[in-house]
Amino acid sequence: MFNVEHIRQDFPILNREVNGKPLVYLDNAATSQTPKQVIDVIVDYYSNYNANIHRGVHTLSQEATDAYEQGRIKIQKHVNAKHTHEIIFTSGTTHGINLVANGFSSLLKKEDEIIVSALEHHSNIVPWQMLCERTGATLKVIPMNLEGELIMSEYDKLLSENTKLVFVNHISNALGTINPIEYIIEKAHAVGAAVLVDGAQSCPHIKPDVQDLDVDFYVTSAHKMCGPTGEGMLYGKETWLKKLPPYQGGGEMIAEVTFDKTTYADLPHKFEAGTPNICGGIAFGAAIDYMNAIGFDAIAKYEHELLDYATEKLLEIEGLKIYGTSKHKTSVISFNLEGIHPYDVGTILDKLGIAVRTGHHCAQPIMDFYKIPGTVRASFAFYNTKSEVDALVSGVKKAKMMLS
Ligand code: 7TS
Repeated sequence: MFNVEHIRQDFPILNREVNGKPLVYLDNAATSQTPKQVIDVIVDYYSNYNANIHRGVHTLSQEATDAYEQGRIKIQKHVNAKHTHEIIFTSGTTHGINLVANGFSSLLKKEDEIIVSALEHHSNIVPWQMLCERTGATLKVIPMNLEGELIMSEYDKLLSENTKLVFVNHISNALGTINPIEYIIEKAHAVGAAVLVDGAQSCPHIKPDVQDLDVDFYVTSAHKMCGPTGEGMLYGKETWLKKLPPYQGGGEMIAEVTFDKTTYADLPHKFEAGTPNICGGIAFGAAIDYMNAIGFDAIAKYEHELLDYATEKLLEIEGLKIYGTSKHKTSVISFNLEGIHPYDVGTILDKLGIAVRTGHHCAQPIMDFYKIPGTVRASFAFYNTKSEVDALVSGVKKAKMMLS
């Protein structure tokens, strides 16, 4: 049974006050909070078996290696990858995207085209622009409509035999739109293009099945789903990961090194140069365990209730406009008050202990589309409550009164 009060007891930070008010944390799309089950795993690692991995014969090193590799297996099972070695540990979504974009440098030609969507976070735009600069390939953009949805008929027109790669987020961080990635993947494959899905915003809400999706690359960050920062994963189909060259050179990623020639290690180590975030990988596994114990169906159902409730209550405020009104969206509400800068609203909310994000949310093309400088973004997690939504609504009303 889903019991939010019970769940909240797992999150020590939710007991703190900000500016003399109980914290209302509604910035979950930026980073989620960490339950004590995950904090305990981090403390246990540094208290009891902190050591470098894959290289020591001593007991601590073996314990750390086992726990780290166990983390990889948990991720593999969670996303239903066929092989454990298809999971590459990264420092986060940004790292995973750069790894793939860098790898494609040697695979693209001048006449090739790659497709991005209008709804992307900068980290799923800039690495591909850099790739185009290196290779001469052309970047095309799937446009969006006023509801904040991608226009699939336009996507169809962009695809051709020149298309080599399509990269799109599963869920938009700025608007919450859930994109039709099944359709996008199927159509891309029909012209022989590979697909990378940025799952930074989907992994806190949806359990992806990479085999069922038939996606070529799927990336995410642990810190969006109750895990630590500086940790993430790249799933890549074995065939693609074998084709891509290593991203960084160094220890751990080699088979043999001489001054004449170096050979690379097998997957996944070929992409994991240097000492990784060992504790991060172990804690990522613990975060997956934690979220699965609550259950992704229960999480999605509850968050949807919160989204519907908050949408209804916020829209009662005159002059409030929500950006991103697709029927297919997750628990993110981006909004503005008429004639008031989002930063000012965010500052007043903070004085009331309410944490939201304001600005362009690293998605400037979306703000340009709506011709606005930014929005106030409230993003809800499964540990938020309706009374926190009420606090947000009354805070926004107060901000409106003070600023108009
Ligand atoms: N892609 C999407 C869709 C994101 O939402 C983010 C982070 C990233 C990539 C980058 O993830 P990182 O872990 O590598 O930094 N999004 C946000 C946000 O919406 N507010 O702060 C960070």
